[in-house]
Amino acid sequence: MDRKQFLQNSLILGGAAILPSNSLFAASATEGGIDKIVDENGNFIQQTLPYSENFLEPSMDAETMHLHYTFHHGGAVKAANNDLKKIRESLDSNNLETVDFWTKKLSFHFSSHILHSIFWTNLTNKQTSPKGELQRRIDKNFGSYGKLKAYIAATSKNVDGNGWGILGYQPYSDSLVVLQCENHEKLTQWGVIPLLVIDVWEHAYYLKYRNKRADFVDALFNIINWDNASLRLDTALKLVK
Ligand code: MN3
Repeated sequence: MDRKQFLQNSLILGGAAILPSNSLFAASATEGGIDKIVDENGNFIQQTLPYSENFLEPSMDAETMHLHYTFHHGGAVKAANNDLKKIRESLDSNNLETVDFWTKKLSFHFSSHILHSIFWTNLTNKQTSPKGELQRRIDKNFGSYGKLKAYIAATSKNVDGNGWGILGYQPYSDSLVVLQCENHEKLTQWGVIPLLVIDVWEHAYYLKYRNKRADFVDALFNIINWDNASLRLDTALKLVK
């Protein structure tokens, strides 16, 4: 598959393909699809949350959810569109004086948009665990679900400053990998397709958990939607075949 095909398929990673139609929250999320984050003109769009703001209580409180979705994720979408506009203007006017600045900003804001869009669908209001192909690959690559859980928890809790813990599928090695991402775009491995993302920016937990990031990460394991991570793996495997 060439790069253009990959990108086109990535855009099709939208709700209908990625979310189980029978899940509790799928009804709203599949309208347009939470992963459909770019419109036909290449501009960034934010989908509605796949559940109400109090759906993840008490692990994630409604006020945090409201601020996080509206101002942090929403702000990144607006900023990414502005970055893109500035790059297009630079190219149109043949003035590349500031284009490197906007390119760097776009990497930050678009990555934020991607990770937040995945994050909302990665959560649900009940405890789940990995099954099927995802479980098989977790056992193969990490030893067991318990070992992966400990690994991704330690990785997330210990991010320097703001960032994310990420479980992803790495097509180049055909394996699952854990990443410790700083900000939204640093310390990646090229090619990795995120399956499960854990937001450990302070805005994700500070209202309820104050300075206790570790407690927040532990609480998240009660609301991770492993069925969604599983579907993302199935889709990733089809994409790279
Ligand atoms: Mn966030």
